[in-house]
Amino acid sequence: MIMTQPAVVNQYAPFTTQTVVEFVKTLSIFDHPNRLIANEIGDGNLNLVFQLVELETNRSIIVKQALPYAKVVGESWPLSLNRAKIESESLRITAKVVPDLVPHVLHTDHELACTVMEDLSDYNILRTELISNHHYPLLAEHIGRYLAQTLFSTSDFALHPFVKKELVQKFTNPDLCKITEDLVFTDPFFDHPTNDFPTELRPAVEAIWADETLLTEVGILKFQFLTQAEALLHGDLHTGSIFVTSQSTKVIDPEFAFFGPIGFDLGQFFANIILNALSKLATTERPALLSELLRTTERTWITFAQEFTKLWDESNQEIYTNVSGILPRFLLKIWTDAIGFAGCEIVRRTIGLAHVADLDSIEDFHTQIEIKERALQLGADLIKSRTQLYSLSHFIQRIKGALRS
Ligand code: SR1
Ligand code: MG
Repeated sequence: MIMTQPAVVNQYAPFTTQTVVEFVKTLSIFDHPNRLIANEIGDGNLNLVFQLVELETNRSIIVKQALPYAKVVGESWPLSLNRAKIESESLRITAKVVPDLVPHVLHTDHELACTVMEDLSDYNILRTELISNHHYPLLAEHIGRYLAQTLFSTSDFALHPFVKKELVQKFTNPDLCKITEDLVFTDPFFDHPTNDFPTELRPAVEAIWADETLLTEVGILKFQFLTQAEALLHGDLHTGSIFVTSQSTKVIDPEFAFFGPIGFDLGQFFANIILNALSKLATTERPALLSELLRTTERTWITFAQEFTKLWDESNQEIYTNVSGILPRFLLKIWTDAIGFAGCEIVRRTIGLAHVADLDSIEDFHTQIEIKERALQLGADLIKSRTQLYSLSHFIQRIKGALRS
């Protein structure tokens, strides 16, 4: 639709395909702003996403706008609009250290709770690509570097304590953190109405709820998430938050950003790769696919640890970084936390409110249940044995054990 009528665009209201065009016309982004078409393309849980195309040139941009509630549930689940500001500020901070790994932000409007950014329509969503058995050889290096750079550069090892504390305040994100506190760390581990699983899975789910040792460890991980302001996290780094081409990777959607434990982002990424690996048990091509996915987790950690070490040696401002015993201890903490957080993510994506297509799209129902049972066992095992899996090879062996049929 080609829009010509003006509209009020300076007061918050959810955009329509008409008002979003009026808004973009005011920004001097396009040379032919009178010939713009807009489509709502968002399929996420929380926001409106529009793609705007300039007819003359075929140039396109994305406008993402927060709604005052969670789109997936409706107005009964109110959410602060501040998450739009958090997202755009996080993208800008991230672009300072890894400009090639995030979409370019063109404009931010805090009043309208929206971010105007580069359109990534040449890219594909990583989750969909992994489900289609496509492999991205550069992914691990990209994500390992993204994590090391973003997390180190916002930690106390890199920032003056005043700057760090100012940022912690700026990125206080209570509504979105509460979603994670509930949906990742709490609801799936108790008999809660938000949980969602087939009756056939109930015995395995009840085993989770009855496992006191497991609940103790999840409680510890939840309190780490609540209290350990180590670095500015992405906060929702699943494979739906990553866009890929064969050469390039872009991490999108940091609206859950806040200062938390560094291992959380790593853990969520690992978990979503492992969930995809579990889904391959239902396919015939599995040996090759499984080893590629395991290599992705290995290479991500290796790249992360190497880059983090380099930054530690070269870009630190904290005197204790010169004390040789501290880096190995800190890396071990990140590693152990990542495994525990990965376990929580695996469990919640199997039985909680927000599932993953990797498991839910397994066509044969009996196989789907079997794989979900295995996911629950693996998730619980990672959480409980995270302090014994002190090396990459221990971890990989444990995953391989769960993938063996
Ligand atoms: C109601 S939001 C459900 C999930 O979607 C987001 O991407 C987060 O992962 C959240 O837990
Ligand atoms: Mg998202």
